[in-house]
Amino acid sequence: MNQTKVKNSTFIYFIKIKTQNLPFDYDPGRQHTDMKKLKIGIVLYPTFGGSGVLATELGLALARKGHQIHFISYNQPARLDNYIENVFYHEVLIPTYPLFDFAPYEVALTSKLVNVTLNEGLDIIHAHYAIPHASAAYMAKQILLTHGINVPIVCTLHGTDITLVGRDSSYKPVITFAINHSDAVTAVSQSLKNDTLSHFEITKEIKVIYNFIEVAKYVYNPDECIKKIIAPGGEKLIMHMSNFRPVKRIPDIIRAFKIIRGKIPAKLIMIGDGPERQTAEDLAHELGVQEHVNFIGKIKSAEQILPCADLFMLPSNAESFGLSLLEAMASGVPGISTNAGGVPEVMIQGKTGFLSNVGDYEDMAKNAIYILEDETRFKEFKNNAKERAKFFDIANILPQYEELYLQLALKAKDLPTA
Ligand code: GMT
Repeated sequence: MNQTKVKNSTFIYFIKIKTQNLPFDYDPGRQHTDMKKLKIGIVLYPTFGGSGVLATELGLALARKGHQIHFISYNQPARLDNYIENVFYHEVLIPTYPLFDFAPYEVALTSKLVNVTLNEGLDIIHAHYAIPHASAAYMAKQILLTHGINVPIVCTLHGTDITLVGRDSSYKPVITFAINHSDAVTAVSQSLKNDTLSHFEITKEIKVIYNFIEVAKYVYNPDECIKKIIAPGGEKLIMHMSNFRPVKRIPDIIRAFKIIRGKIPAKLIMIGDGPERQTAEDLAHELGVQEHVNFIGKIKSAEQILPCADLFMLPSNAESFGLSLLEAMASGVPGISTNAGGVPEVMIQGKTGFLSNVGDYEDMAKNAIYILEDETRFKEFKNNAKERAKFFDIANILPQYEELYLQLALKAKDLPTA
């Protein structure tokens, strides 16, 4: 579809639809690799949070398959700092004005979505994290319809947009509307789908598409391993990685670690940063384990460091999926986590690690010791973790998104736009 022409003449657009009907030569019998490529706008948070990481990896994987990807955000996404073929980044600029105590980001984002769709001819807009991306995308769609363009909106629910922030009455009516009026809605776990259905009045079907990782990227390389530096005495290396928000229950890690160290020589690496970091550092001092705990801050490539771990801890009180846990599992690292949210869909209790009740750090410590104290058992957990991660490999999940985009793109071109 040539949307530059559409901008100039809606009439030309309708003629094209009538005579050509499809935006590309699609033959349903062919494999994905042969399909005409789509132009996909991906709206995301550029931060180190899981939704941004997933959205970036999704875009990059689609670009490798020849689709044209337009990332749209207010800052360069954390894992996107080089020129990459088929990948474009559009920054949402938010003009300031003395009248505004709060700059209207959603308006700026909506305008950016409209402009990028008009200029680049997007076939799909995929909004990751409902607030405010899904409502901005809905508004952009309505504006584009007045230009004779029907661009389908996919909204992916990631977690706190539903379980924490979205449930607040300040956001709920808008979120509910945006979910119900997206062309397709996906959730990253069955648990998140259930939460959405029980906390919002949803009339739209929600499809579960699990988060994914590229298992092949997570390779243990002893020569480059941080273990040599942090645990030179052969101590077991425990890791945690997050944005250190209260939902992650960071102090539980420090408390459990203190107990683990009482039985097993171990070191702890805390990756990331956020509001709970200082509390955790203070607690490490208070418990006298500070010299064994390393807070290393944010890193870009989880795959460089996670394979060096012996155990990964994620004691969150809510977790729709637990992408970092999956990254650890792909690295062959067993997990210690909670039975909150979608974590039990990722981890297999007693095989790839253990799930405790939220807050039960003593049980977490007991489970960690059980895994680490016996070398044969430890290796078994490691193998199981790696095997389980393969279920979520990109090769299994990416086609589900491609299929969805294609169906929507085809349907959108069949519908009248005005
Ligand atoms: O909690 C985070 O780490 C960030 C947050 C986000 O949206 O950026 O993560 C949510 O989305 C991730 C990707 O889908 C999930 O793996 C996380 O489980 C989910 N976090 C929560 O539900 C607390």
